[in-house]
Amino acid sequence: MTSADKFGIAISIGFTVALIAVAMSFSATSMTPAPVVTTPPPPPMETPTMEEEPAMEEEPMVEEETPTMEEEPAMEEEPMVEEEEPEVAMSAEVSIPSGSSVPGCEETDECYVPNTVTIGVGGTVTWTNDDTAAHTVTSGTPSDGPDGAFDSSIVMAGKTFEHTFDDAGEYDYFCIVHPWMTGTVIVE
Ligand SMILES: [Cu+2]
Repeated sequence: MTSADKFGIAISIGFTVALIAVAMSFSATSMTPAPVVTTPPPPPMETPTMEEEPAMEEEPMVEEETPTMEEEPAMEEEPMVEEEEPEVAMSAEVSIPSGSSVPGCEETDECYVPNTVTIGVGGTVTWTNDDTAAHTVTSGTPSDGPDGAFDSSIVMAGKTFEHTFDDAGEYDYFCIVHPWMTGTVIVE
């Protein structure tokens, strides 16, 4: 009987120790989750850090604004293009080439070279007769005749004629002697 009691006590102790062990084990397990729960909070802290990174991305956007600033200088270059408008020549020279007294130069618009010139209001055009024949620089068209804007009358070989244009417009002219010879002066 005594042995049985001791054996029973031993079992009871052993069972108790086992319970304590389990309890501690459980306790330890419980303690473990706690730190795990503590760990998650840090991530949220990291999340704000991630938000700070987007803030860093905003800086690049600031850099993008810088390129925009560079585009503005480009806009300043456009005004320079506008400055080119005043660069419209205030004078031009036209040659009456050799051979223009014979039909054919009109096929390539080379009876007056260049065939069309553009100058600013108040500009002057000078024609030079580089041919051996006499020619005229007469405003108007071969079909409608002289319009009276200007007329050089006969220009001998090697001579020149010039006319100043005070009004904007497109002036057609031709040679009375050789009606296939035509040219244009644009004043703007
Ligand atoms: Cu002519």
